[in-house]
Order: sequence, then structure tokens, then C-alpha cells
Amino acid sequence: MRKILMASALTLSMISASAYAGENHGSGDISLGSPGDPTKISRTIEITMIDNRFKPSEVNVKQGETVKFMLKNTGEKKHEMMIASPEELDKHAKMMKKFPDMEHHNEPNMITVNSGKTGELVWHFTEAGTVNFSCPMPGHSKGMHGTIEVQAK
Ligand SMILES: [Cu+2]
Repeated sequence: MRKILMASALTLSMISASAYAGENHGSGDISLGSPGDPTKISRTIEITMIDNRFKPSEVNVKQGETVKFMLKNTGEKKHEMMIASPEELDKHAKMMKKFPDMEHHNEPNMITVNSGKTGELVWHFTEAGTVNFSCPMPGHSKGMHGTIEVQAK
């Protein structure tokens, strides 16, 4: 029994590793921006997480800004904020549906916030345009998504 458990855990980690390997997690995608330097924050934007929405779900920033998102989870469930392209968000939501217990703590483009807690995500917006975010927890992304409008300098 123990052997089987270990084997499936190994398979799972291999699947997520290979799924990540081919993916672009934001840092290399210029249009999204990149993880921000916490010592260079130009603005803090507070976003409240409820079950299952972001409030507000539309925010405006300026090109070149490093924004600290303060995520306050006032819902009863655990929520996440993930910044990525719509395709990537979709792909990730599907993967989370398959592996609901998948944990990701070391991704710079996302933050997990437990009920009643606050989390921070620092992001540097390098290009003008629309940047998407959503909560990839299983079933959440349908109502829990938003956009960041990056205004040209
Ligand atoms: Cu959520």
C-alpha cells in the first residue's frame, strides 16, 4: 500500500514538473511583466477575495509601475491569485481540476491565501495592455477572474 502511495506521489510530481517545464510563468513573457522587486514598490492595490470573486476585479496601473497587490481573503475558502495569459490560466485551472491538492508555493506569479488571511504579490508591469489574473482553485476561475489595464507611459 505504502509503495503504491509513493509511486502515485512521484507520478504526480513528475506530471506537474513536466507540465511546468514547457510553460511560461510570466517571467519570460514580456507582455505580462515580471515578478516585482519588493524594494521598488510604486503602489499598493488592495483586492478582496470572497467566495468566489475578486473585489475589485478590474484595476488600472501604469506601464513601468511595480505594484504590490494586497490580497485579503474574507471568504471561507482558500483562494489564489495567479497572473498569466488567458491560455495559461485556462490550462492551469484544468490541471487543478485534475489534481485539486496540487500545491504551488514557489511560483512568483501567484499567491495562495487562506481564509481570513492576507497575502502579497509584487508585480512589475513592463508593457501597456491588458494583463489577466484568476483564481485557479478547482471551479473558482469561472467567477474569480479579473483584468489589470496597463496604461502606456
Ligand atoms: Cu478562489
